Amino acid sequence: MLRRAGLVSKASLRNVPSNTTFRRFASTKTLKETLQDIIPAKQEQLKRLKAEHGQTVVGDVKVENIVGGMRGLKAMLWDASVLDPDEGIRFHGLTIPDCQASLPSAPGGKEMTAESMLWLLLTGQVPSEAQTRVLSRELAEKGDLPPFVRKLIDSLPKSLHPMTQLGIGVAALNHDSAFQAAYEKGMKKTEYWTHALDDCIDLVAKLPAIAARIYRNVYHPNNQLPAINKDLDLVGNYSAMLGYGGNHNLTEYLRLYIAIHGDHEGGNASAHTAHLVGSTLSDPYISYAAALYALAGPLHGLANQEVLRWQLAMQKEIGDNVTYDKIREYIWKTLKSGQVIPGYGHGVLRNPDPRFMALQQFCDAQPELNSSPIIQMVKKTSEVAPDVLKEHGKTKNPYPNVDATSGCVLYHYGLTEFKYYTVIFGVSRALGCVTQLVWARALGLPLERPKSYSIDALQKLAKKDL
Ligand code: CMX
Repeated sequence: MLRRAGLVSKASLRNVPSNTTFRRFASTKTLKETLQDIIPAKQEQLKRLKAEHGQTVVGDVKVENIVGGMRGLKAMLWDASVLDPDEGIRFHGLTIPDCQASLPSAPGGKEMTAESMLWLLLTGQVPSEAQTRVLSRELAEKGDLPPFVRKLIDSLPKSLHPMTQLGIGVAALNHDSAFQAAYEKGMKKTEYWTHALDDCIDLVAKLPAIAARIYRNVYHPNNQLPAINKDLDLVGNYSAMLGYGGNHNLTEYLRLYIAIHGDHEGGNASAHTAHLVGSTLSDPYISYAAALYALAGPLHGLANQEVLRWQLAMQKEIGDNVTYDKIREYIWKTLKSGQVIPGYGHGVLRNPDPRFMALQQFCDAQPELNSSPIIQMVKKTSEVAPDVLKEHGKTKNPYPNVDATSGCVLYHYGLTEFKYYTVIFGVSRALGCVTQLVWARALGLPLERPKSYSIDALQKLAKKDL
């Protein structure tokens, strides 16, 4: 059922760009037609910005930014979402609760679909239910893998990390890249975005089939993969291919998780990698394959598997009598052994992650999750850990991030193979990355090429300032 856009809070609407339209329920335009309408105005806006404000100073670059992983450096153009350190993520001005209230869900479900989030990210508009269904069907029709990609994935050793396999499968899709083929034929710059869009839609469509095939091959080799159902949404099909189609609550959880994890502005390692590689005019498939390998690091996407490993070890050590004191003790033990507390802290956020809160609310609403020992432990941990981390005094953000709970819900529902969890994140993060790849080509953004300095050069520069 489509929840009315009127539920969107007034506070959030104030921050929505003026070209954003929420009541598009009667529109029958396709995604490409909608983008065709929007792009000229955005191109003009960027042209004016460059001409009129090209010399405006946005901020200082300090040595600490350069040697500190570029934290806080305002240096990237990314339109689809903005991350406020205190408030968290907004997608074209909409908070997660706004999106939950306004984006169309799948038939029989309540959670927003991945395709409605993709539409919002790409266009800045809330799609109608009909538009979402048309996009779902397009994705389902494009979802099957070419035979050589199936064979390639099936040939990989089961012991190869699922994320490595995902990157290989995605990169191989560039065999049929519309962007690359058109580039070879000498397409005009004004045509870049349409071919990039074709590849991006095709990539999003095929990700579930690649991801599910890896899951089947590595963990359940005797299972048959069902055919893609043209009447289901992207995540409905993904869940069915994973073997969980009959579990409505898990499918709904996956819809929510994949939608809200889709974009987290541009500076995070996976999004930034897709943007950087795409700026060389690599096609969307290989640009996103590169992003997947950034996602595969334990400080980024792999954190959700690390959280589960850590919470299970905690559960094993504490036993059945879980108290706040015992959790506190276990957190200190982890910190004293020199390890980080997975699922806590963030490069930008300075408050609890609203994505964590949305997943937690989902758990609170499901009796079976509410009473699950692992979910109860995650909740209790989130009540204790911030104070311990504050006392520890290192992390700038002692609060839970999205990964603090995401994997544990999957575990509860029986999807216990935690090395696989980052693959689900990889299916999700494509939504934001492909959005930026399309817009970067539509806006004619140039090759990304920052200037680097050596330690000696920075020291010389600093002395000159004295
Ligand atoms: N537990 C213990 N120490 C932590 C910590 C945590 N959860 N988070 C940060 N710290 C430490 C850092 O290791 C750093 O220590 P050193 O000075 O000894 O190097 C210090 O606190 C300052 O770090 P920070 O500025 O607060 O955090 P960063 O921006 O450098 O790093 C992040 C951010 C996410 C990598 C870090 O908080 C972390 O390692 N968290 C645990 C892993 C995790 O949950 N990652 C998922 C993030 C979400 C995502 O990208 O998907």
